[in-house]
Amino acid sequence: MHGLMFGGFQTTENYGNGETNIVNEYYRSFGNHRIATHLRKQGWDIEVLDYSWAFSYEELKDYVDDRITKETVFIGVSVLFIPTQESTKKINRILRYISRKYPWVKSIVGGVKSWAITFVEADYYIAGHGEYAIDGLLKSLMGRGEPVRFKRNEKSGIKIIDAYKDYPCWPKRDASISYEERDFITKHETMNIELARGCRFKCKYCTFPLLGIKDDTSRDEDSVYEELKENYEKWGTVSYYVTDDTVNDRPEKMRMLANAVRRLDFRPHFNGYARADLLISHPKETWDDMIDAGFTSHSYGVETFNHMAGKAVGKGMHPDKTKEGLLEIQEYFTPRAPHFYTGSLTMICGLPHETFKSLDDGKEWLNKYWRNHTVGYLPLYLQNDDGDAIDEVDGNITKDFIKMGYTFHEVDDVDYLLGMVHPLIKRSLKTVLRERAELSKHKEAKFNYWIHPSGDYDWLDAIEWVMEFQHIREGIGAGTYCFKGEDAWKTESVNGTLENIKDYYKENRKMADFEVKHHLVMDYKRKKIAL
Ligand code: B12
Ligand code: SF4
Repeated sequence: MHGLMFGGFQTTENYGNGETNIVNEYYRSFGNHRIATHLRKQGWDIEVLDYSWAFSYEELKDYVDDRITKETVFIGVSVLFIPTQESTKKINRILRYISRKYPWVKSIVGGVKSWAITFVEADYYIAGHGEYAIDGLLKSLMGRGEPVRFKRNEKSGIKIIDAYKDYPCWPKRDASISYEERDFITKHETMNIELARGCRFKCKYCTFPLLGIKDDTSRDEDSVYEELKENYEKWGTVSYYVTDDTVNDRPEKMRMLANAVRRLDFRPHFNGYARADLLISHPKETWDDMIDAGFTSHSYGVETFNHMAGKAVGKGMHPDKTKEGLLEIQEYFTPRAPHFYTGSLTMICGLPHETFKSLDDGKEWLNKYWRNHTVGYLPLYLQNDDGDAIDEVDGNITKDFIKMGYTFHEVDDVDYLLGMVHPLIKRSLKTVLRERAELSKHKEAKFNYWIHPSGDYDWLDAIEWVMEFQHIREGIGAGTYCFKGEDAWKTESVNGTLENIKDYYKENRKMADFEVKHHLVMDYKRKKIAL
């Protein structure tokens, strides 16, 4: 075994309903699988371990003792989201064990954001699409290449490989993932698939790392076709989550996907982010391509129904046109979708020019016309600049919002402010703050206590508005998600037949079947240990 890759260590906090719920990640670590696929093509023997949260420290120890040999070069860890204190401790503990017992094995942590990956204590960090960066690093570790290019994080002093700048890996025409028998993929899993990298737009609030990419980075039709075919033939996979920042950014990409699917002898189903304004402006041929492809579960980032707010952040279509367009899409897609159509909406509470009046107007429309699909409001999130050039997109957003008139509460006032919100919100926010402060490398990172330019409300008010929105929506039996413990599950992380997924996604009253998911993970663990 040349490399072992761990993923799914994370348990995630979800603190919106007051409680700090710890949510285990029931999805696989697709970043690891992508890197593993890439390295295997060069002859490396790489094993991936998903759902690491489900393994106790002792079980992980036994697992690495069983797998690591003198041939093992590295341990990889994929960190997708900011890990909780509990998961950070567990990763660090096992990495320390490995470095003590197997000093020749280097640890490499990878993921999208340097801020998140550096919570972990490792030998090397790779932020960004990591295929070429890991090639460079492994060559240099084996003494066969030029020294690897690092950057030093100003705050933490940690050296990070900035894959975005120093080892750019887009376009990636063959970004397929190939699984192995030892991954124990089961028939009803929803798998991730990448059709392109980056986004051609640059919305003001967006923290995705590769924005304003003007070139078409879409994958090759053949590569997509082969991946879909292989997964169906080997594992029976039909359901996918497309990880692109904007899946429908180009009509040609929708045509490419439709053409790949037309060559298959089964009908897959895709779910992913779609820009509603683009969809509304695209011709019906593109709608038909999306339907033929089976890309009929959409997550629309509409963000606001206040025209001024939309224009200020890069979503300028007139709200009346958006509303009409959404209804037309629903009407067109629902009867034509090969499996089913769903249109989740995500909205932001707290954009410039947004008032409680405009928020309430939007709420009224959604509760009247968009009841069969889930709607998630999230309070605007502004991340402080951590002095880290790799994640500069986050810091730049905050700077832009400051230019638009946002100010921040003094950190010293935070305790006082928390005294005025619901005690449950207070408790959970305090937990988040404490955890972040305790993770020494991020001591100085403050947290999001913005005040709206109107001076009428702040972040805590936005949280309360969102909570009320959810209560109302639940009260009328309409779909809602986000900001609430287990409700945050979405189709992409649900394992189930398409019929189950449809029920869950459309009504959201049927919770994801935890029994099924839990059983799947436990079964996976048993098989991995027995290997
Ligand atoms: C899929 C996805 C989800 C899914 C996750 C479930 C699933 N099915 O996988 C869902 C929809 C649930 C989700 C939810 C959220 N998400 Co999300 N999501 C993504 C998304 C779109 C794609 C991730 C992915 O699978 N990519 C495909 C795989 C193949 O790529 P990858 O993991 O990035 O791996 C590459 C590199 O990172 C690197 N790499 C990864 N691992 C490793 C390991 C090693 C050893 C090496 C060398 C390299 C390496 O190389 C890989 C190949 O190039 C990213 C944005 C993006 N475009 O990256 C955001 C992203 C991960 N999400 C983000 C956020 C903020 C959220 C939410 C908090 C949003 C919200 N406010 O609710 C929630 C939190 C969910 C939770 N934990 O409760 C942020 C995370 C920021 C951070 N880390 O600090 C991201 C980065 C978007 C952003 N703003 O930039 N998300
Ligand atoms: S919000 Fe969506 S469309 Fe806008 S820049 Fe981000 S990914 Fe692109």
